[in-house]
Amino acid sequence: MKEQLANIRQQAVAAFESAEDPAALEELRVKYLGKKGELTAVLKQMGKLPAEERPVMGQLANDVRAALEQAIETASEKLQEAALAHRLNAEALDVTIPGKTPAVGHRHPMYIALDEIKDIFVGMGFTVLDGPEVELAELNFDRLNAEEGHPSRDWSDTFYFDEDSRVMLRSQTSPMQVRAMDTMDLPIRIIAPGRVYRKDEVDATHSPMFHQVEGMVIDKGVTMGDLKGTLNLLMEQLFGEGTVTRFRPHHFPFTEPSCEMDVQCHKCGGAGCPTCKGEGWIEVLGAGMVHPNVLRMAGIDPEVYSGWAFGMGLERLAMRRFKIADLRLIFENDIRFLEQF
Ligand code: 2NM
Repeated sequence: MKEQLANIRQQAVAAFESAEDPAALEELRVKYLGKKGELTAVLKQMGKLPAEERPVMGQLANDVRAALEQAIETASEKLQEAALAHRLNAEALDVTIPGKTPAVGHRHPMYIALDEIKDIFVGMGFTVLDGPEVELAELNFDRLNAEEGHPSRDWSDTFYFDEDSRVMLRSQTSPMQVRAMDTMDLPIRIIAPGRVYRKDEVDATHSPMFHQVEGMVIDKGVTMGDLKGTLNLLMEQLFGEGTVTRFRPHHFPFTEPSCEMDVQCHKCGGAGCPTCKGEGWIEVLGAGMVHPNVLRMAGIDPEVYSGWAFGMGLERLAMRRFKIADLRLIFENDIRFLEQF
């Protein structure tokens, strides 16, 4: 029996030490220490021993049990340590691997152009205004001297919300000029960029939504000379020193006199080419001296104050600034297009 116990001890300890995972170790525990295990089997034979041998053998059996339990404990700790080491190795994080750059968008060329325009005007002391796109026809038309029956007020040109044509999507940002005259102290120097809406079919040069920048100055003694000087400076800063411009007479209901401003074609220097459609000049904006009626309706005395204003299409300006051929590219927002600017 002594020999049996010694054998079990030797075999079991060797087996525990070579167990490869916790499940195998548990199997071995049952095999040696379980109710039907080998050590238990030996202990059951204890009764057959002569009485004087029992205490010695009992003590020996207990020692073996303790040794096996200790060996299991040690083996289990070794397995856990190995498992942890394996996991740490498998889940190791290499902080030196370069990260993946997240795909971010790109600034839209039109807003790059708008930022340049804002900078130029802010540098001259103008304030940038933002306003509602859903407007009252009163501010979009009446207060701008475009009376009932004016062609731009037609249902075929303007997006109205109601049967009596009182609420609409603004067709220009000029209602912001009216709001400025109503709320700001004189003198006023403002620009109002933003979206405007007109019932136009989409093609290479038209869209039912586009962007405008309008601007206005009202002060004592303001003249057409201020208008020309300021707008010439704007074009020179946008298109480079030596940019040649011209002003042609025109008509707008809200200005008198009114004009359109052209910039000499940068491609052909005025000789005429496909870019300027053979004209030598490219139209960039409309402008004029604020109509006395517009000033009067805002409670400003046209005998004391005068002003000038302008409006330009931002898409067209950006197309010219960045040599973009089709307006639809501006609205598609294809990242491959945007990243070229
Ligand atoms: C344009 C052309 C000319 C304009 C006029 C005004 C206001 F409010 F002062 F009367 N705002 N914007 C104006 C003048 C707009 O767009 C082509």
